[in-house]
Amino acid sequence: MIDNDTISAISTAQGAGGIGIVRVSGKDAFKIGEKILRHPSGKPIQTWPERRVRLGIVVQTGQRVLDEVVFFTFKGPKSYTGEDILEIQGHGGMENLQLILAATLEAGARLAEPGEFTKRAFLNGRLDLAQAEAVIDLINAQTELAHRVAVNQLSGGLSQILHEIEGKLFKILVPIEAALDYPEEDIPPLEKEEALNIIRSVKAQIRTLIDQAERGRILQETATVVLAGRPNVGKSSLLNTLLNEERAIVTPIPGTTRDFVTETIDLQGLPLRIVDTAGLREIDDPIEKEGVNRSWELIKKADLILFIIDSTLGLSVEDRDFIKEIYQSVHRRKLLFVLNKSDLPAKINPTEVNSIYPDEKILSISALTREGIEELKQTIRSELMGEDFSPEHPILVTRLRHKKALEKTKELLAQVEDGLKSGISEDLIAFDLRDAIDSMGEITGRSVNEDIINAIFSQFCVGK
Ligand SMILES: Nc1nc2c(ncn2[C@@H]2O[C@H](COP(=O)(O)OP(=O)(O)OP(=O)(O)O)[C@@H](O)[C@H]2O)c(=O)[nH]1
Ligand SMILES: [Mg+2]
Repeated sequence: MIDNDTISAISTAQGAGGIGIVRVSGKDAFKIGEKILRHPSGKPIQTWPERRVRLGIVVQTGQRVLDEVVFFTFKGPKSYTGEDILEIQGHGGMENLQLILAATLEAGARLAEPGEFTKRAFLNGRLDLAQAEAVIDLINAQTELAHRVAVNQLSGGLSQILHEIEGKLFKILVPIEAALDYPEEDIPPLEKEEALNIIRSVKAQIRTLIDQAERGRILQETATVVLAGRPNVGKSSLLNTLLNEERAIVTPIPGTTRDFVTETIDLQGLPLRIVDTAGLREIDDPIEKEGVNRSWELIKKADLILFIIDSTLGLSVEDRDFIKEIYQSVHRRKLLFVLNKSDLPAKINPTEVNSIYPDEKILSISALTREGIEELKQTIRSELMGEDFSPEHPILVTRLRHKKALEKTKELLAQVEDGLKSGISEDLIAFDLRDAIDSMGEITGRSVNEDIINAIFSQFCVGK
């Protein structure tokens, strides 16, 4: 899967900066360096002491000096990619870096694809797939919590547990396979009770990992919280209060918000996308109608819907109709009722709403005075991450891909358990166990197909 090309890319972000980095990786990395780097005196660079920062100038073919730089080399396999690497740190202007990049290309490199450095690191065994995914998560982390989870995964937190589980399963598999492969040898038979105990403990470990997966997904993908409700109930006011700024237009006129407004907030480490929508109502005005259509689209896609009710008006027939429609259209029903305007005399209180919708959580707030806002934030967090969530317990499974692989493993282990109990032939047990181990291997990339690998690395930026 790895080609022979030497690849090159600008590894720092687009834009002006103090320093910018061009990275070259592959068998010709040092040769390319020799072609384009000179000592400031103009003499060619002949020796390449590894891992030592050196001063140099970059020259284009035709000898035009492009930049004064520092550079260093890493000899493979002890490098990020596992190959020879040349890293050039120049001045961080885009034109400058583009010219240095062009010089490396002219000297024989090929432009790297997105994530190709990390892909090579994976293919050369420097990182496993879960760790490579953590690199993307670390780059994309917007909050302290997301960062913490990514670092944990990058340092091999998940991989370590999976290896431990694999080790336990091999304890069952090895004696079975040995007995099957060498029937003439006197191999002690599999201890059925011991095997069952191992399977049970592994299943419990996997269950815990799966339970965390939804939290991990929400953290990495940024959950979407949609503010929905009839016009004038205070959706835009609540958005502004959550953001601490006057982002959305607020007026006493129903139908103020037409198009939706999306903003991202950091809710105690949890990254959230908050969407203020057009108030729900039957309307002929074509612009507002389109706004209401969009509100419904957003409601259907939300991770959490805050259905806002104006407590000074009570629960209207329209409110009830819309709630009914939400129940029908939302597949993963995640709804929180918010009674707004608690600073004014109320027509309805949470207990009354609760008597109509006994399964729902109901909160009372004032977007104007901020009363109840802290409790609302706390509730949003626990609805999305679970009551018992605490950042001290690191989340290990962050992706749907991991979750699916674990679910498959769990199913196969249930089959193994049944097989052991009913005493089916050991070769069938070995077969399911192998599949279970392979399915876990999809997470770390030990047994995964090329399409999945390509899909994962295409999420990277160029230069990583
Ligand atoms: N007293 C009081 N007034 C509020 C509160 N929240 C919103 N309002 C007022 O209610 C009116 C409507 O507020 P908006 O935030 O524009 O309501 P909306 O739900 O976004 O309305 P649409 O965009 O028309 O759907 C404004 O006059 C706000 O000042 C609150 O907690 N207390
Ligand atoms: Mg509004």
